[in-house]
Amino acid sequence: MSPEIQKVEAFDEGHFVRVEWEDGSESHYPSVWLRDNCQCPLCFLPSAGARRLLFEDLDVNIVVKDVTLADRKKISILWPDEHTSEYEAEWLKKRCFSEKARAEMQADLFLPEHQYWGSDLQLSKIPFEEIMYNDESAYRWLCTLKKLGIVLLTGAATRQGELIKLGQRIGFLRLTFYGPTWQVQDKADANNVAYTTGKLSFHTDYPVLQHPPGVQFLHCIKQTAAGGESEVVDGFHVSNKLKKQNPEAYQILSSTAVDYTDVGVDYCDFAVHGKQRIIDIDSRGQAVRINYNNATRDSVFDIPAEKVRPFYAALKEFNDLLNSREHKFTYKLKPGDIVTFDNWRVLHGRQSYPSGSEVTRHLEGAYADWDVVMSRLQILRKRVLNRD
Ligand code: OGA
Ligand code: NM2
Ligand code: ZN
Ligand code: ZN
Repeated sequence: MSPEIQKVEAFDEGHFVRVEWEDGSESHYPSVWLRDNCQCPLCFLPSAGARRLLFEDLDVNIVVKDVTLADRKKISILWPDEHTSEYEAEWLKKRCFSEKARAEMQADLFLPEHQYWGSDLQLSKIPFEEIMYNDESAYRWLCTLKKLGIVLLTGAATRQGELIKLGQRIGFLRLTFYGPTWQVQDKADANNVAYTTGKLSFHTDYPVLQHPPGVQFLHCIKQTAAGGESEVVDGFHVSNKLKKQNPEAYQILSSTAVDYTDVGVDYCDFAVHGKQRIIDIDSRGQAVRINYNNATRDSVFDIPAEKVRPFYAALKEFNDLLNSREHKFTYKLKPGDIVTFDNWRVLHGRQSYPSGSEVTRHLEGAYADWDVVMSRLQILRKRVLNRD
């Protein structure tokens, strides 16, 4: 049911337009915004869903000359230069500037809701087949990945190539210096600590990159009998805990730019240097990305010497909280499992396992960008919820 308009009028000397809806509520639209968003074919290119109007050609002090209710589903505006614009009621309603309407629209677009977890995590499991062929299952997968930060896909074939298919399902994978997909197994002269049998303590992947991969996939092809267990922890939840427990440590970790380095040869040769804050925060002080891999944290450290000890103390506090029994969740991947997780939020690790001449453990890994994952999620959402 699309909304109907009762009345429309200009006010504030033509700088605003007031729309009265059938339910008695009203919305106010600035005239400059209305002119900027004229939907006529001269001002807007529908095939691109994009504005043709140039900013140079917009009068930012424009006022309406006349506004009329064409029918109850459309308003019409005449501008001083005789250009006319029409706006549909439904289009206007979606773009209402009230705080409530804006909050609802933003929630729809960005699905910002997080559900925090600790050792009590109920790990969602969905058959790989299902998300590949069923849109509702794929939607459920990506919704849960966004909200909880982790989902286990089960029953994939135990051979390389399944992540390429998963990449095609969402759109495409993120290429890095370790290749389109990469093999986590014990390697001679390993170019990364992940490619040994050693323990990996809690980390996010690739903080050396300016834009670390948003989503990570790890497909278990072969699993060792002894060791090799996986651990995950909710980095946003633990960051909130740190902020409460030790505001100074939080302040240090969310403001200190840490140097990272990664040099070697894989997909091609590389010498990457980057800087990230370990807890990246938004303007409200809320953690939005964890950038922490102790293995690639550089020995070069660009802070004054007297700030070094306080930094280590702060990191110790965070690292201890990550590893506390109440926060971490432990599980062991089985051949055919694909763990999918938010690499900006969830820190992951693995127990060590025995080394030998044979490969006893093999995971294939890949990355995707959140832009690609969110785009697929929005398309599936519209399809599944049956909205335009
Ligand atoms: C990695 C990693 C986990 C594992 O390769 O970065 O975290 O279980 N691997 O081997
Ligand atoms: N691998 C698994 O930050 C990192 O070096 C994470 C990346 C080698 C692709 C490991
Ligand atoms: Zn126009
Ligand atoms: Zn990793």
